[in-house]
Amino acid sequence: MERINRVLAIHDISGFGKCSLTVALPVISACGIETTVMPTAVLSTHTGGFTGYTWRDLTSDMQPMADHWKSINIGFDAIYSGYLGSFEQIEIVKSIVKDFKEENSFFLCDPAMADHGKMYALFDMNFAKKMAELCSLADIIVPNFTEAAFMTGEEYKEGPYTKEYVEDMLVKLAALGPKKIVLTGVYFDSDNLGCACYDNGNIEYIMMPRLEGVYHGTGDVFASSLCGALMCRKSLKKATEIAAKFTCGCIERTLKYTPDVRYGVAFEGELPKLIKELGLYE
Ligand code: PXL
Repeated sequence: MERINRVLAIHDISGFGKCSLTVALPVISACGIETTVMPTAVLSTHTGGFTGYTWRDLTSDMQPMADHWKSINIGFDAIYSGYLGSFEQIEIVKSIVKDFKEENSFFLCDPAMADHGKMYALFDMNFAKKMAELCSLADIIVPNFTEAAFMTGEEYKEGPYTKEYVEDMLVKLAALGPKKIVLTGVYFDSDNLGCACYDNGNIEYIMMPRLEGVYHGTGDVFASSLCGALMCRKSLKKATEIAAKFTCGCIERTLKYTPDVRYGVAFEGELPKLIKELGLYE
């Protein structure tokens, strides 16, 4: 009997603030894809701009969860990792990828750890080196410019960028191992912002009009919708277009509702448009 395509999403649960699993689960499910979750930690909020958050570490549950799934023959068509809390968690994800990735499945790694030239709270540059090791096992990676610079050892630069700088960065990222890369935060002028898509040496740009507001969790909204679209068998370029459009729609909607950038984006009301873009249930 056929089953619905299934993704294993490995991220933390930040109770409030709409990022990681509270984004990945609804977004990928809306794409018609079954989502298994491996929570790596439970926090009261994400760490971006809040203080006093709780942190319940779940590292010691990760391998036993994977072992249990193995014992009952659960398989995955994709593995999607995001925010990870420690070197040990990265090592566990590496071993899960080795154990569970099958011939026709993919591993999408979002090295969520830095933005705007700075590592997130709790991380240092050694963590970026370790994350680069995980990215080397991935089929697809989705770094922003800061993560890309920190993983390749390049100097982080603010844009506007030149094509030469962007494409040089893509080549350095590809040298880590992944055949497909979606580099976010690319801009050549002040009006447009988008992504560079690297697919086995072929480079394309997906640019959108730049929107005001730097909201938390947009990286997770983008990577989760990209994962969902790829699972719906869209090409990397098409999936990137769908994810970029969805993310911009979420930001536009948020500008009307949420004054606090830490509260995440109002992705909920945009899900019907995402479903339509994917051509689901027609
Ligand atoms: O969206 C990335 C993210 C996920 N999870 C936690 C975070 C962050 C970014 O700061 O703090 C806990």
